[in-house]
Amino acid sequence: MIPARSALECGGLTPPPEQASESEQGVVEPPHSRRFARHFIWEPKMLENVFAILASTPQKLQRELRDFSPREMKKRPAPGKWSVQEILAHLADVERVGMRDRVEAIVTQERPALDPFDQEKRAVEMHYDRIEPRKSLASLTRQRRANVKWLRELGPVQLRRVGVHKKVGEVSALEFLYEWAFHDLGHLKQILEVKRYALYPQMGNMQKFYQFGQ
Ligand code: NI
Repeated sequence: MIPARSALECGGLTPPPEQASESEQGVVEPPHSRRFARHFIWEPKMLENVFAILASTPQKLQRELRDFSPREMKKRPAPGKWSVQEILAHLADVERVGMRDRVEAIVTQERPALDPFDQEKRAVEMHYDRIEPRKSLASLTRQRRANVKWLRELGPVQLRRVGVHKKVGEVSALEFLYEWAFHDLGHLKQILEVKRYALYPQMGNMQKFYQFGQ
């Protein structure tokens, strides 16, 4: 079963249950106290965890994809789902336009408007399916190193600044960092699922223990 597409998914990535519908996280203004708490929670340990995730993603991808053949990179796990090649192109692409540029706008401009991003449209326009996976991974690795270094230099005052996303409303730089790491792990999980599903056809009767499969 392929879940219905929403702006919260990239390449068939399933959103977590609490984000199942876009309307649930619409532009409704939360109560003042929640807004205050939202912007002023400061968890150095959790933030350190976010940096650790961000810093380790390129190596994790490298490790998981070491033995992938070009054919495996190009294979779509199901119709409408991205291939590993497309996932890597997406990660390298959004590293700047989806992530760095937006956080930079939030910390340097006064309540900048953040434009929604049509992931699927961009994948087609930028020909994600034609970009060499190793090039994407090298690009992500290079950008990520610079970005983590830059992000670590941001202080609490900068991280509390906000931008206004046209679809979901106010977002602080700090919240953006959490989403950045969340996005990384989502795509890592997606790649692990591609590897996992590739084992399925060889499982014989043991397939009966699992609901999915074609
Ligand atoms: Ni994505």
